[in-house]
Amino acid sequence: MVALQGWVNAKRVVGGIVFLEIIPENLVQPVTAVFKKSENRDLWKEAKKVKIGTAVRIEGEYSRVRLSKRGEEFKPTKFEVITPPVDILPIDLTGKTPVLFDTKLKYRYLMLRLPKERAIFKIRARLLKHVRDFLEKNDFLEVHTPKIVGAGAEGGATLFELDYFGRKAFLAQSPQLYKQMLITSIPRVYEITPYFRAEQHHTTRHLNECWGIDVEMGFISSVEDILKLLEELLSSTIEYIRETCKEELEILGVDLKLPRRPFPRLTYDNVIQLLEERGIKVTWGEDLSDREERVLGSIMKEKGYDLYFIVRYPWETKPFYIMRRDGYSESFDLDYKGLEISSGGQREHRYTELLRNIRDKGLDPMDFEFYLEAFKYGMPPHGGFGLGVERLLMKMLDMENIRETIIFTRDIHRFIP
Ligand code: AMO
Repeated sequence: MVALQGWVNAKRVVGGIVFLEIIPENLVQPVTAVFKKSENRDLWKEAKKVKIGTAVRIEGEYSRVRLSKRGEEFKPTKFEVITPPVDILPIDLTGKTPVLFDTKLKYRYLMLRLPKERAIFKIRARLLKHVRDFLEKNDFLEVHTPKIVGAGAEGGATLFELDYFGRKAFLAQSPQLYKQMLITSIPRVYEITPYFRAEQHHTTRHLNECWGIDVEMGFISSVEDILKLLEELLSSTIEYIRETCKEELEILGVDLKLPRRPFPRLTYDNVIQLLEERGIKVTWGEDLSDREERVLGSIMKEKGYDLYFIVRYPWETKPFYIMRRDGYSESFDLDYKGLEISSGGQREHRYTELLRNIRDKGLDPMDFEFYLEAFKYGMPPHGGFGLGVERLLMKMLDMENIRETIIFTRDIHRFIP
């Protein structure tokens, strides 16, 4: 005897038989419970009047018959209504009527009864578990830094301001300043954290609250140490998902490929040249536009690469904390199929140079006093990266819209539910 708890997703009454499609609480695929009038009239009667959406508990046995698309057949011996719905479900979870994207985001918590939606978030959870395991194995310590902060690290334009007991504060755009400060005592740290970005635009790649895997490592010899770490992290994550989420990938119809290694290290100047060969003119010193990133993605795809680094950006395109070298910077972006999923670099760890960088970016060193002070007491050379969880998932799972990869979306139009 097996007990099955879950929700009634569809009901079909055919003569003396009731077929209930049940979404079990802990399985990805649905199960069809078959109630025969000829076998148990009371159970059949109960099943016949049950409403779609009801939470139920069924005892019985699997009959080892696989019904196409409807999952395994289940022969019930006991049927119990746990919670009937108060209202009709606002969306059709049988897939017969298409659900509008907006509606899907609003009712994500109901959509998650479906195998496809569950598969995405199971992969998301597995991915984060693996990232933690990988970093722990490499001696990184998980830390938690404040999300209410007095200074932004990633530029003023995307700061959410708030009133902190009469003083101006912000929601953290990233743990950048704090993870760097910690390097003076713990040379390997990481944080899996929300980023709050007041991005004004409405695109398929931006969220206003997204999640980042933030890593920082001290005593490095050059930015190459960081590139190696990130390449290893991504390759092993993709391998892990391929191995442990076979069923979920199949449900999503995704053929997740192991990345070709080593990931190319294209310099910014290389990229400009590659784009020029395709007739796209990039002004030197400007960041790449979305279109330019996408064209580069198809150029690299032709060469057999899904993942590639862009290194040595001009310093003007990068934040103050990145180390500069001859007008360029020791920074990088990592692009996956034409989209930036991570950026990072070697930081400026020398106090005087850092102060100069802050001034050269037109910022006030007084706003960063708490951060600068941490560089006075033996700060080793260091570097790290921020890896966007949703962007990584979006590209791994070949999704068109970043909103598919986060349960409750925060974008320019949405902060409820
Ligand atoms: P950056 O601002 O490039 O760098 O952010 C790092 C990564 O976070 C993701 N990301 C976003 N994803 C969705 N919507 C957004 N609005 C959004 N903003 C950022 C992207 C991006 O590559 N402190 C540096 C990292 C570092 O140097 O360690 C930083 O925050 O995938």
